Formats: sequence, C-alpha cells, structure tokens
Amino acid sequence: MPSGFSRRRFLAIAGGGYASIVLAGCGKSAGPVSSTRSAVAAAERRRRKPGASVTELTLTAAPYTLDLAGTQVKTWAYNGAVPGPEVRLKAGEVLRARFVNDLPEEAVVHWHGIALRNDMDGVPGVTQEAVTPGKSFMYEFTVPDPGSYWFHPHNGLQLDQGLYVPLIVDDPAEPGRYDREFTVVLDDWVSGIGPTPEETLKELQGGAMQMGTMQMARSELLGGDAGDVMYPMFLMNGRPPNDPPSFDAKPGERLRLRLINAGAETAFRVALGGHQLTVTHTDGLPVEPVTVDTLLVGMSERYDVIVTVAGPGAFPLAAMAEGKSGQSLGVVRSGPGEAPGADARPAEFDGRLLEMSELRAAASVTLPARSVDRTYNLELNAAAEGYRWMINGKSVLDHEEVREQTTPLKVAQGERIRLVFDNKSTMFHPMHLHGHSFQVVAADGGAGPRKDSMIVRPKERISVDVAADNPGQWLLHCHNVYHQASGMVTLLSYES
Ligand SMILES: [Cu+2]
Repeated sequence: MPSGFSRRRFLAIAGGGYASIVLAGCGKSAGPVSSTRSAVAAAERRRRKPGASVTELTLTAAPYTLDLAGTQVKTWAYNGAVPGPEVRLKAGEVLRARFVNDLPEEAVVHWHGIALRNDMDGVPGVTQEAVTPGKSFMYEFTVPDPGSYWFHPHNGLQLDQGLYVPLIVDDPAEPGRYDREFTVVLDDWVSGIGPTPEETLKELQGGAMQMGTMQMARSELLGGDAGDVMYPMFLMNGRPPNDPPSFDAKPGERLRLRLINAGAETAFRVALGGHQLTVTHTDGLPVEPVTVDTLLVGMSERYDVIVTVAGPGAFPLAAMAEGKSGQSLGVVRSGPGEAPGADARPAEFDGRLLEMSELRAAASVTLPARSVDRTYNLELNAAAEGYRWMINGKSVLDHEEVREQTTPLKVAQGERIRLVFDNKSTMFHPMHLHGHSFQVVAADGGAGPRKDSMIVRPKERISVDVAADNPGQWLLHCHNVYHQASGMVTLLSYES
C-alpha cells in the first residue's frame, strides 16, 4: 500500500478529522479520544512517577539467517536473534526504544499486554503511521505493571516471521519464592523452509484445505478445528526439538517458567515430564495458584508456572502443537542423564488439564466490584464464502479502515464495560484487547483471571469485564494472525 494513502488515513483518525472537536474545547466535545488527544497524555502523567528511571534500547528489525540445528533458514528478526534478546525492566520504569525498520516493508512495534499510552501502542493507521523501510520511530512509555509480556509487529502477516521478543517486567516487591526463572517462547515455524505467510494466506483464500500443506487439524480440547496451517516445525526459544534449549537447575529448586506463545496459528499443550505445574500468573497478572499436569496456551497468551525440580535427571519440557503434528521441546536438566528424544511425550499431557473456570485473579489485581455500564456482544464468525473472518458481521482487512468498516465499541473513561465473546464459528479464536487487561467473568459471576488474550472455543460464550481507564483507540482482534489479516478486527473507542 502506498504510504501516502496510509498517511492520509492516519491523519484523518489522529487529528484532522476531529479538528473541530478539539477547537470546540470546553470539555463538552463529543467524539473519539484520538491518540493525540490530551486525555492520553494525562493518563501517562498519572502513571509516570517523578524520577522514574529510563531503559533505553535500539530495536532493529531486519532480514536474518537463523541456524536450525545446522540448517540455515532465511527469516526476519529483531536485533539479530530469534526470539530477539529479552528486554527486562522494573514496573514503573520508562521504556525508550528506538525502532529501526530495516525490513523491505512497512512495520511497527506492538507492546503486547502493556497498559501503555495509546499513541505508543503500535497499530499502523490507528495509533501511528507505519514506519517505512529505512526509517525509525521512537517509542517511549511508562510500563506500569509487572509480568510476562512480549512485543511483535502489527502489520499484515509479519508475526509469522521470527519477529518476537519477550518483555519481562520485574516486580520491585516480588516475593521471589523461586530459585531460578526461565522464559520459554513457543512458536510455529515455516520461514525459510516452506511457503511464505503471504503464499499460505493465498492458499487459504483459495480454499486449498486439500492441497497437502493445509488440512484440517482436529482437537477435542479446542472444540474441533485446531487450525488451517500445518507447520513443518515448532520451536522453543528459537530452537528445533532435535537441538533443544537446556534449562539447567538443581534438584529441589523452584523454577519459574514464563511460557509465551508467539505462534501465529497454533495453540500449544505444555507439560514437563515427571513434574506438576503450579500456575501463578495469566498474561502477566497473578492468580490464586492452581496445580495441574498440563495446560493449553493459546496464541499470544502467557502463563507463569512454578515447578519444583525433581531429579537428578533430564526432563522433557514439551509443547505439543494442539491438534497438529509435532511439538516444540526443551530440557530441564538437574543432573546427568540422556536427553529426551525430539518426540518425547510426557505422560502429563494426559493428566489433569488446567480449566479456565478454576482460575481466580489474585486479590491484588481483582477489579473492584461494581455494576456494568455497557455490554457489547461480539459475535465471532466466518463469512459464508471465501476465507473471511468477522466480528459482528464486519470484516476489516486494513487496520486504518477499522473505524469506517466496523461499528466501534464506544466507551467513556471511568466506565466498566462487559464484552461478551460469542463464538458462532467452528474454530477457536484467541481474542486480544489492546491496552487493557480484562477480567474473565466466572460462571458464578465472580472474578475469574485477569487476561488480555482469551481462547473462545466454538459454541462458547465468554464474558470479560474491562475497567475503562486508558483513553484512546484500541484494537480488539483475533490473535490467529491469518484470521486477523482476514478481517477479524474491531475497535474499542473512548469517546469524550
Ligand atoms: Cu480467530
């Protein structure tokens, strides 16, 4: 898309179109709170503590050759690694990141799960102009909440390249009841060894389910259809199962594993052979701990788990591509012993599975009880023809047209909003809201976990509550990148 077109659209949203509103002033204006409005700056001022320290980094996205157990594959990466080198800071600090786009196409950076100022959210045509090749953009925002986050592009299908980086925000008051921690990033991989993401999307649009690379993946756990793209490989921390990453520890130690699904189209079922997993955080925020054998991690979701290391020995940390063929693998090593094989399958996969219904937000992050001001139903469905995905019957291919082509979900600052995800399709959708962490409404009406991404299975209806405390224009979309690129996008719009 010519950047001139993009720029014109962006200006319409960010300022020009609402110039009369801004000029009217006097606080009685009505209209969208654009990314450039003073409410966004005011929200940032409330978050920023005087003297907050600043973490600076340069983030370069560029073509990159990744070594997969001796096979060189061409992909794209941040700062010359897949995943990109982990970024760490403390809650309350400021992140100042200069993004340099050395890719051959437009790009941005979206800071997934962070409750940041809207104009730094990295959505092309909505919160900023896309960064053209050779150009750069300075992101600067306060990072308010501790937890496990990550960042990635928000342009087309770029996420199905190697463009992802964990962003870990430490809690200055962390109780630290663990001895070591590891970040574990899962990914479905095709770059350099199969069709490009664009070719894959074309095949999907051509209805090419029978062509061989694509066939129906099935999973009871996901309620049926588990995906359309059969990936040739799955990675853990950028490494294939025949060259797994090693997580070294001592017997009896408590490990915190930060599980991040950076995959574009695959949910993973995770288990550690010979161990149980105590779930402590969902999408960065704490829950009342629940101990299970295995759990499902949807695209863009994060789960933090604590394990007490058995051993001495070498234990498979396996992430099965749910409903598909293959897995990603790592090794928790607490002593000598033969490494598990690439297809090691922990018995725990068939053990006790984490259910969303047993999770409760920790008291420290539970939203205060109050009445709901507005409820929005979001019907998730496929178009009758072609490979098009819809929210409430609307399909948006370009983010910059989301305001025109959907009915934005209007909210006012200070309100409590209920979103009801109603999946009428035959496939699961990991639904993601930008700039907020919602609270899942439990079956008894109580407080479920806080999350920013939520798997909604076929025939499921799931309600989540949002405290509207972060003004701006926020995308709400499916995190299956092929669904997102095929229309499954809408907008939460603060109005004043
Ligand atoms: Cu979807």
